[in-house]
Amino acid sequence: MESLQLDLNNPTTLAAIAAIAGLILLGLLIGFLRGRKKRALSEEAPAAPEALESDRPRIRVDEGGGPAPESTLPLQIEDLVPGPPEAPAAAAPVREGRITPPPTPPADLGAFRTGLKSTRGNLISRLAGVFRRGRELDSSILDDVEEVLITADVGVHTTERVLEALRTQMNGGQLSSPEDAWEAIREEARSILATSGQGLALGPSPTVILVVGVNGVGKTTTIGKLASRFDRQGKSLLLAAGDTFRAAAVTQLEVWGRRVGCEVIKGKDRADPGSVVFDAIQSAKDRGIDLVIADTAGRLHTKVPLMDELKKLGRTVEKASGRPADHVLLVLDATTGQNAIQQAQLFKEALPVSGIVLTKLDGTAKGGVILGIVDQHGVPIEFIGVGEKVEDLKPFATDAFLEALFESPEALAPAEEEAQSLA
Ligand SMILES: Nc1nc2c(ncn2[C@@H]2O[C@H](COP(=O)(O)OP(=O)(O)OP(=O)(O)O)[C@@H](O)[C@H]2O)c(=O)[nH]1
Ligand SMILES: [Mg+2]
Repeated sequence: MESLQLDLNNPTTLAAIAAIAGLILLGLLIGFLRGRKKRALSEEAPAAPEALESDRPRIRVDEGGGPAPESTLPLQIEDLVPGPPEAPAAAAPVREGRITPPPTPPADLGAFRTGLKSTRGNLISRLAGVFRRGRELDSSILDDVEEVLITADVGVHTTERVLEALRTQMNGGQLSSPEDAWEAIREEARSILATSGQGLALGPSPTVILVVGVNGVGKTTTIGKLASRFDRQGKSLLLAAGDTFRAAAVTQLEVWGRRVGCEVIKGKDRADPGSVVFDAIQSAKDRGIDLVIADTAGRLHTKVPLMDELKKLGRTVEKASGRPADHVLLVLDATTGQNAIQQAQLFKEALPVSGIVLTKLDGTAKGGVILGIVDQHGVPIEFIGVGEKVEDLKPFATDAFLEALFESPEALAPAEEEAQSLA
């Protein structure tokens, strides 16, 4: 076989070698350019599923990171609409559904709060001040509690009861912080008021309610408010104008009667109140009326003849309806403080007082007297008056009352400042 000899001196051979080298270089160049284009294309193309998965969190709204700051990936609509398990739009209603609705506040809590505003400042904020001084729970704290309760018209008897409860629990090691002591006082108040606010049960028709109390406490106004309340409940009622001492008293009751739309039974001037109440009960019996509410003249609890007259009135009711009055409501004016406790004592001696209406709580810081009245006389509070308007008579509710009166010590800060600025 003949060997191939390259004659490098031959120009034809050189030209051929140059041509081949050129072709090779051209091929390399084309290959290089194709590779670059391919790499460039692969960078612009959508990521592979795995890569997309790893990138996804950077653009998820629910990851809290906002959009991926450095990503050059074009955002796809699917990336902004995350899958069902994590989708915020889908999650919101589920979360809402899981929220336990807050307990419905007692209907009259706002009215209780407003009515007890001054009392809170006088009693509860000062108590909170005692517990806030950051000292140990010792007997000196009991002295301060005593001072606050006495000066806030809670009364000596009830103050002693509260202190005794505190002392017993302190000695028994049950109180380890001011919060514990605060709770203990609140619980003692709860146990004092436990039987209050039962409401006025209606007996066989006609139910008879006698309303008694000293002058100007709010008897006639309370009767008007009560009448309106019963009327709204669909009860038929008669009002008996048992205050025959003053012509204006009858007129006042008639105004309420017209406002509520119920009849007022009245006698002649200076007529025997017993005869008016007797007539009213008789009339109610004849006409099948549900309820008779009897007004009485304001009387000083210390005037024996007037209190005797009240006893007689009680006997008249019994004669007319065959049983004692279903309810004897004693109206007490909260602004009279301790005096209200004495009034209750003497009225109880004249009649079986079944419930108390404590009026004018709105205008006094002496609301603490409520504890003294109930504790000392064992008579429940049935209604409180927190203003002059018809809707300002509120059925007493122990929970709402305590909630409105006792706030946590922290929550009382503004009220305490207010009390100090008033002092
Ligand atoms: N602020 C406030 N005023 C009240 C409340 N209850 C009654 N009053 C007002 O107290 C005043 C006396 O009310 P009356 O209903 O006339 O009292 P009363 O016990 O019948 O008076 P006498 O018949 O004279 O014994 C009136 O101006 C009432 O508007 C209350 O809860 N708050
Ligand atoms: Mg009156």
